[in-house]
Amino acid sequence: MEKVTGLIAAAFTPFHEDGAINHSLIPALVDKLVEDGLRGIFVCGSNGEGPNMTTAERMEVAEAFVKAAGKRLLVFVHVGHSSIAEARTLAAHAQSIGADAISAVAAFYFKPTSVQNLADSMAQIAAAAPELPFYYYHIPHLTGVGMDMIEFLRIAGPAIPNLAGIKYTATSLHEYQSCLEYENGKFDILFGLDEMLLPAMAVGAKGAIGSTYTFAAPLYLKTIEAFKNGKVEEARASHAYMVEVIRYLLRYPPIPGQKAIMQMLGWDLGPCRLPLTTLSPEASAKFKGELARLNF
Ligand code: NAY
Repeated sequence: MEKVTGLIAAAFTPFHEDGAINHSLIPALVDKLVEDGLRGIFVCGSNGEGPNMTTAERMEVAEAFVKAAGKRLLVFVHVGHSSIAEARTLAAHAQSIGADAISAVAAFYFKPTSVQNLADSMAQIAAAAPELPFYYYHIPHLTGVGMDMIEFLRIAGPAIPNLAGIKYTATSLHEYQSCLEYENGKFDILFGLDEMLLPAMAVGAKGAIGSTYTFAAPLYLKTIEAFKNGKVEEARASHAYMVEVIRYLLRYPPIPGQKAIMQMLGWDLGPCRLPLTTLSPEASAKFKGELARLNF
């Protein structure tokens, strides 16, 4: 696969009120993302609550998204798990259903103790889907694993034949830039913090994965277009708007908060699973008022 450019939506998993997966919404959700101009979807990740689901459910959800996408969007399947054996099962399954790429976070209970140890773990997962590009999912604030990513590329690059790059979800833009430039830009380093998309583009980001692209992609695409055309002030202004929306979002638990936004937009994606909670009707109403004041 060539380097990925454009926006990839970190898709939410729709649940019924009783917590079962709501498959019925997936095709329409995917159609909306195609219409909004996304390049791909990232399923069963953080926002898709992958770590809250069983392996069988994750396979079902991945399959439903791949089928709904019908090759109109790239489908990245997140296969990270605390058990390497489960991650390998998910990886092999993603390859068998025709996904376009896989990605995995570091184990987050017994954590890797060195970059070598992290690379060894990722090598085992990547080897279960040798035909798919593999992206290490670097998200230290959720996994608690914050290793040096240049060191990771140095060790994992030669050891993992299908290593495509990193899904880089951290604020260290200088390290992000170094990863982009490592070995003349050999690896695809996708950026994962939506509120820092414009600064990330300034240091070279071409592709990004994020949750808010699910409901605000057209706004970000305006920012990207302006930036590409050298209209930096215009890009800054449209980006500032999403920074403000996200600033309000982060006053709430972010995944429930974004499911509430989706609900406001007519998409009832249901509750989150424990230990995540769902916004109370009062909190949702307050958030709705705040977004209305921003004309969102
Ligand atoms: C995923 O796996 O769902 C993601 O890609 C996560 C990306 C998001 N980061 C986190 C920590 O959830 O999109 C971002 C994030 O929601 C956004 O930048 C708002 O902070």
